[in-house]
Amino acid sequence: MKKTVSICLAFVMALSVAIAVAPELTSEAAPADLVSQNGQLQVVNGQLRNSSGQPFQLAGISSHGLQWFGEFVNEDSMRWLRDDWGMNVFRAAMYTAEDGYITNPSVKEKVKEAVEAAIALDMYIVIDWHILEDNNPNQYKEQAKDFFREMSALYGQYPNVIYEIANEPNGGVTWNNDIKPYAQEVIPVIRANDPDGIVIVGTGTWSQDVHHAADNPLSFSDVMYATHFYAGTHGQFLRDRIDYALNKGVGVFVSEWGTSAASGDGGVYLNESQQWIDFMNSRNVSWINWSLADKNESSAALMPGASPTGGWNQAQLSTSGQFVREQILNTLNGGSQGPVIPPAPSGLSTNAGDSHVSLIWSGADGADGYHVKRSTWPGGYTTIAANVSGISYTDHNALNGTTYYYVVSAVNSSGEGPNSTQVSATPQAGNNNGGTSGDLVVQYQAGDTSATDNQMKPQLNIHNNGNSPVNLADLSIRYYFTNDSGKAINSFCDWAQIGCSNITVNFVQVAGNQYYAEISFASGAGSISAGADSGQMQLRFHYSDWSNFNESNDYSYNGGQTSFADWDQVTLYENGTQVWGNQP
Ligand code: DCB
Repeated sequence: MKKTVSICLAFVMALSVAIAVAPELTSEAAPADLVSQNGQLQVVNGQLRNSSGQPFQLAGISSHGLQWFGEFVNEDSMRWLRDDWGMNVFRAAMYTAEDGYITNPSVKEKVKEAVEAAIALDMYIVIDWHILEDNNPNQYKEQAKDFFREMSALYGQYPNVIYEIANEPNGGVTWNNDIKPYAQEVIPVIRANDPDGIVIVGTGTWSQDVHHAADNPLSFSDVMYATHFYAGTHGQFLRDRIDYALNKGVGVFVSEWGTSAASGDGGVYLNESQQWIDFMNSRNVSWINWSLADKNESSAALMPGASPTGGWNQAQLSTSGQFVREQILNTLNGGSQGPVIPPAPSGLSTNAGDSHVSLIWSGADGADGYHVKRSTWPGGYTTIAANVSGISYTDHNALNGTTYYYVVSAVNSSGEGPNSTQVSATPQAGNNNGGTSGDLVVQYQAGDTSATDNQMKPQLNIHNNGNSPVNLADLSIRYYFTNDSGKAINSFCDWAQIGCSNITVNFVQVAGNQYYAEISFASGAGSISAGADSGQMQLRFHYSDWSNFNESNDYSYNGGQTSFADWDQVTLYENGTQVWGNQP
């Protein structure tokens, strides 16, 4: 079940009863291992451990350059990353060159914002002195010392903070000649304020020379050495260097890696990335992905224009972002213990009818089903339907004039998640003022699972959960997609129980390449009886020149859904009022 976070406000407001909507859509994923549980981390024999000495792993994402993409770094986005991605560490990448700190010292305020957010959110935070174009850390060594003196004085008492003192030395800069001497000057500055904070030290060749550090390590405790990789560029030779260092008892931290090639673009390389993640996880090596940005490059986790404050649905994550989110969830919360227990469903809303109440909600990530619970007072709920497979339910066992309180929880093989926010409804005789809102459900299956061939084959069904028939001519469906090449599209109807001749498809351009197919019905289509279905509508779309589509970025496409199931990424309208689904 895909999680859909955005709730269509218009839809919610169209409902006829008052709804208690949670002020904040924090989804409370199974909590990652956070600072309050693990305290001040330490390095023992090259292994990261928590304050009680247990092996401990961090996994999270890095900002892009704060001077360019600092807008994505704030308490809201980090809360989302903690709760929806399950991550326990964030990295604030403060470039020194390229309009970074050296010429634009105000980026330090972003670092402080990120650290303070991490403290408030109980997360670990890496303060990254992001050298890159300035290939030798000694170039701005004095500034680095001043910066880390200030950071450690401000935040050294918090176990949240991890210092990364030289992102990626490069250009002939070596461990023995340049980086180790630099670290020997910077680390004591930090230690004066923070005697036990973890320090990550970069290595030569863009932090690929961890073997050199392993041969000549620093004498400070609680130090780790950076290895950075890009899955399209770096493979086994670099994993071998990590094993070499670990075998020498030297701590390795992958404080930056990308699913792309080394430029930050190209690919993505998901198979290679998976191989890397399996490797790191098997060795308990902590890792941080590059990067949280909506830049048009394949390593960026967000699609262009994504909200700076979180709340991203799958369509707003890039291929890389979707992959990395899954990997963080698996690494920290799932792994061999099975899937993460799903969070509370969001967006529960009701519609009170005559002797029935319809409920709909947004899917919770990782849910196999939902328990619907009811009470006649706000608390003490009884389960009235267990393991509901869809994201809607109609309670036909409701007395007119009685107020019912509902919550829904999500379940999977690992257990049951928390209850949703409570909503209430009072059915009334003759109550039809909300139309059929909440009674109608759109179901979908992919008639064709290739996202890159020359056809789109959405197959749809409308199910009526209500107590009265609904006229199809009053309804229309929107199926959202991107028209990547902008060409003309033709529609075909292969088969429909209501008769293809009763179905009309219009393609509507929303903006740019954002389109939807509007499916509407002639009066000959008849009505859907209470409890019944429209029956399958098997549609097929082609470009007029029969060239290929790219459906992988289509909001309404779900190639993994090959049998009919509720699908809230298509929307349904009754006489112009939205009655199902979430708009993109
Ligand atoms: C590292 C840097 C990081 C860089 C990524 C991807 O550099 F730590 O800052 O991010 O890896 O290259 C990229 C951004 C681009 C931006 C560019 C310059 O994704 O949007 O334009 O920084 O600021 C590496 C890592 C490895 C290698 C080379 C670089 N390598 N590099 O193996 O050759 O040249 O930046």
